[in-house]
Amino acid sequence: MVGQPVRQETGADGLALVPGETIRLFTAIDLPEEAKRSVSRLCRGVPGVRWVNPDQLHLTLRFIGEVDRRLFERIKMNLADIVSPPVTLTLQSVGSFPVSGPPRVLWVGIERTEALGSLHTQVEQVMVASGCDAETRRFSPHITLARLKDIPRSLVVPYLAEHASFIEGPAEVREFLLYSSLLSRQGSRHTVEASYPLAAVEAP
Ligand code: 2AM
Repeated sequence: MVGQPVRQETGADGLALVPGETIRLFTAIDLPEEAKRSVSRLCRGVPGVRWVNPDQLHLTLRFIGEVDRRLFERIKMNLADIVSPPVTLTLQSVGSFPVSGPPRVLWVGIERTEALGSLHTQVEQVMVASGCDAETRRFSPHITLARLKDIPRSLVVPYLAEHASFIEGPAEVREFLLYSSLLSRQGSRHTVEASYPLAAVEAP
């Protein structure tokens, strides 16, 4: 009926999602402060690109996309079942996606460790068990530095050469996060919806 107020469903977390409304989610690891400072110094030197706001530098574990309230609550709850030791991050070199043609993303590479691989696998299992479609793309751990549009590769080559030997870390990370992302003309606003500890399993 026109004009009838829409009842907001409000969860224990106070989030109001109207039935039928969706929320855009992803899971990520935030960079430790020192790494963030160091990486943010890489965010310059190529004209015309959109650098990531230093506060938003993160390692995406799994992009989830738009989900409804019910799936959001299930994902949020099920992620708490993950048992993983802390993850040690070593950041290494810079690169661009895709490998040929005009680059769309500049990134910093992350050393692939057993703990990171296992955490990613568990997150993926939780997503599928929660009702999400399985991810078909291979996990390639990276931190996006910039997004590019209509920038020729020749403008990026000197930047990649200059920072090829970049290294930062190792640094230990003791949590991973469930983020929501609100897209707007000004860019995306990220909000931490839940955090999950990464802790060594205590012997019985
Ligand atoms: P990336 O920058 O590490 O590639 C939050 O939006 C994060 O989710 C982004 O930083 C991006 O990770 C990833 N992401 C956003 N949109 C995506 C999409 N359509 N497919 C896959 N990953 C996406």
